[in-house]
Amino acid sequence: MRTEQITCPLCEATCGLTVTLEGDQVRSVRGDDADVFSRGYLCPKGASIGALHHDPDRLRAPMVKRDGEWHAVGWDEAFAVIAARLPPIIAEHGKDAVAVYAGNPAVHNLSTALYGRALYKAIGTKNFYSASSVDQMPKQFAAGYLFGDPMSVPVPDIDRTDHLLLLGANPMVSNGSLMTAPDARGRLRAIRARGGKVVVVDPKRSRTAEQADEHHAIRPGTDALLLFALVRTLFDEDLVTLGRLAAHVSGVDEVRALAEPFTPDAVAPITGLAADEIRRMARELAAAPAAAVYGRMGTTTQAFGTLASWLVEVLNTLTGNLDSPGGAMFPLAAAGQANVQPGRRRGFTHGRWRSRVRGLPEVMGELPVATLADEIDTPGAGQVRALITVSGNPCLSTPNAGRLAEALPRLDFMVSLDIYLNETSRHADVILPGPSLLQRAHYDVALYQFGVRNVANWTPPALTSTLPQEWETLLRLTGIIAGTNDIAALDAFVAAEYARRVGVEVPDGRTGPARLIDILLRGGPYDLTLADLEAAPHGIDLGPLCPRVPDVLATPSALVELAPPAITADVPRLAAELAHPPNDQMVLIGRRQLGSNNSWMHNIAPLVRGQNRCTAQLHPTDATRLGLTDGARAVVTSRAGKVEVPVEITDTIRPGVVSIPHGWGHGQDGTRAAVAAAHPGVNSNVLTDELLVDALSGTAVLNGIPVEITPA
Ligand SMILES: Nc1nc2c(c(=O)[nH]1)N[C@H]1C(S)=C(S)[C@@H](COP(=O)(O)OP(=O)(O)OC[C@H]3O[C@@H](n4cnc5c(=O)[nH]c(N)nc54)[C@H](O)[C@@H]3O)O[C@H]1N2
Ligand SMILES: Nc1nc2c(c(=O)[nH]1)N[C@H]1C(S)=C(S)[C@@H](COP(=O)(O)OP(=O)(O)OC[C@H]3O[C@@H](n4cnc5c(=O)[nH]c(N)nc54)[C@H](O)[C@@H]3O)O[C@H]1N2
Ligand code: SF4
Ligand SMILES: [Mo]
Repeated sequence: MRTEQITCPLCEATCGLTVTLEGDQVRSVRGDDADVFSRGYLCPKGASIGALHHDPDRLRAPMVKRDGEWHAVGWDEAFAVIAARLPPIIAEHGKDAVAVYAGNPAVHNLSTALYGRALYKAIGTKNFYSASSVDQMPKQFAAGYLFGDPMSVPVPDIDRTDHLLLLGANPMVSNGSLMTAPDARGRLRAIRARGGKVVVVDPKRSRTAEQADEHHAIRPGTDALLLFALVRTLFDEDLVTLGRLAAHVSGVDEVRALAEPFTPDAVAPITGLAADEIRRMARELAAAPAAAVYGRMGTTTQAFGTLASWLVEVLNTLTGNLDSPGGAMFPLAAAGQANVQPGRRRGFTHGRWRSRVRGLPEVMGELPVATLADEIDTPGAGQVRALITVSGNPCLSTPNAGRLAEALPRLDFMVSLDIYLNETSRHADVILPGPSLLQRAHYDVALYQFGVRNVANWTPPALTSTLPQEWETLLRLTGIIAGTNDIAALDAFVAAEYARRVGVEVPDGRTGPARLIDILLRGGPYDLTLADLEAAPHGIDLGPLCPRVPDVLATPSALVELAPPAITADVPRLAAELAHPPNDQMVLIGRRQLGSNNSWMHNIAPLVRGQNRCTAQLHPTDATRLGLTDGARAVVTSRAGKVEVPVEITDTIRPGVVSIPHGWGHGQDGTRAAVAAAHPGVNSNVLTDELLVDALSGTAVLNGIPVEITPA
């Protein structure tokens, strides 16, 4: 028996885990009490890492489809198929004929996080898509214009705040997002234990709301109105204080003028919150010694996602809480942080190109996945004919998934880098699996950029793998495009690029992601090397967040640009909402579940037991009106599609709202996941509508979808 310390790569919380192994068998997984960040915390998913590693359905060899039949093949054969079919498509139809979709686990995986770019650049397609456009893009869009860099997303300083206003986030279940905070539950409880206040705005009395001091059941999609009314109250009652940032902020008067129509009285009937309550919320926010406003999925994946994300930071700024301890602060990661060179003034732009069919704007080098099916379906120059998915399951996770599933078989060629034969990869011609998460090194290069403390922790592989590492696979694919099979040379080239960007020499003696992390650490702000991290298996704590303004600012003016025209241009669309009194149309929202990880951990038996069920939650008054009883089956219909799902009646949900979790809908023909097939659930993204997007960022609206509900 031996133990290994790992950082869990399954969600954003970066918990340290102790894995006990006997030979190549996982005997137990426990929270690592000595981890400098997570101090022993783990969730049910982390505890299931052994089951995931040993899952017999997890792919152990490349798969090639011939005449509709899957064959496990050797690596050379799989790459030969790709080499024969992909380059001719590019030669005949151009680079944009190949689309890429990178899914969520690509961010949590050192190989894909560091080497994906090499492949995507080699292809050079404008049709790059990722889970960002069904997730956090509005926050990055707002940060880009406010602070000059889309990676400069402030995180709530949860460990020191006195007042936390959370909108559309459920960290008790999600474990936090764009707020890397292991044991978010404990950290939230600590706010109240030290006399602080937690206020939750959510159409559902979520677990987080249940543990908060206050819950406001807002009508879905109306957060931007509420936030503007809070801003307006701050101005009306003379509560604006920029504090230390006074000399570093522009646009305050513009914001004051823009807030004019959004009085608490005007937004009250639409948001469902009383005007007096809104005023009180603003006063308490302003009065708290240190307060943070934080918005997540419920505020980003809605029709006014970017405006809501912008207003969150406007509130943090106007209350003097931006860049201030206990407020909303900018982390300073040890490796790979984009915003560490003072004096950058390039600013941020979007819309450098537009999608061919719907003219949706590019943001951060990608197009909204809500339009991927359009690009496959619509003939003409630039039509997408091939797709590479990298750790993504868009057939379950993107809007109007039913349409996408019909579009994928029309592709000439599709490759999936994936560890399962699932709802998406079943459409591929070739599947390239990676080693299990215990068989690869890890360092959370992406999520430490959003940490509530600055921490660095390196995980060497706990077990060896017979499969190539995914960075090698990505470089082999890069080589197929670039016409070389010298993987070592490509790796050296990538290393030289990283070293050049951070201004250090390439160190000797390592290859792959270890070398890249060593480079990024050496070029980072803490004078660390990988050897330092290797000597600290429980991580290195680099301390609480420190103020970073003005150095962090990269806007052309070197100020926090509080009223950027690229964002304020959308305010009239929001103001128009004031004239639309709500009707009684039911709307769909989503919810996350403790045992789920988006779509892909439902094949782990311990995680699909008990409460982790795919149901449509309805308020008792709606159920009665619609003639539905608890456990009865309902048909839920939207413009995009229809599902039949069991009803769960609960007064935790706001009347007029139905909640169905995403990531279900398993057991489809040609998939290989026995446990998931036995607990299929329904795909809620058959209902979400690809035509509904946040106007500025193109991010999909996943919350607030109009639906009809009838008994089955
Ligand atoms: N209605 C609705 N839809 C949503 C959401 C919502 O709240 N509501 N949430 C959205 C959000 S926030 C996100 S991030 C997306 C997620 O959407 P995606 O990123 O598209 O999908 P996932 O479900 O995370 O699927 C991940 C895929 O990666 C594979 N995988 C797992 N580990 C590895 C690995 O190590 N290597 C490789 N190569 N593959 C691996 C899995 O088998 C699976 O196929 O869903 C979005 N969709
Ligand atoms: N257990 C578990 N953990 C996860 C994941 C998972 O699938 N399972 N996924 C991970 C990923 S990829 C992400 S991005 C994060 C997301 O992390 P969070 O954003 O914290 O998680 P969600 O559960 O999506 O929380 C969204 C909340 O918004 C509410 N909501 C819906 N519509 C509205 C609205 O219009 N306004 C407001 N104010 N609220 C609204 C919902 O009721 C819900 O409670 O979680 C991560 N962690
Ligand atoms: S909270 Fe996230 S990081 Fe921590 S054990 Fe669970 S899945 Fe892993
Ligand atoms: Mo996500």
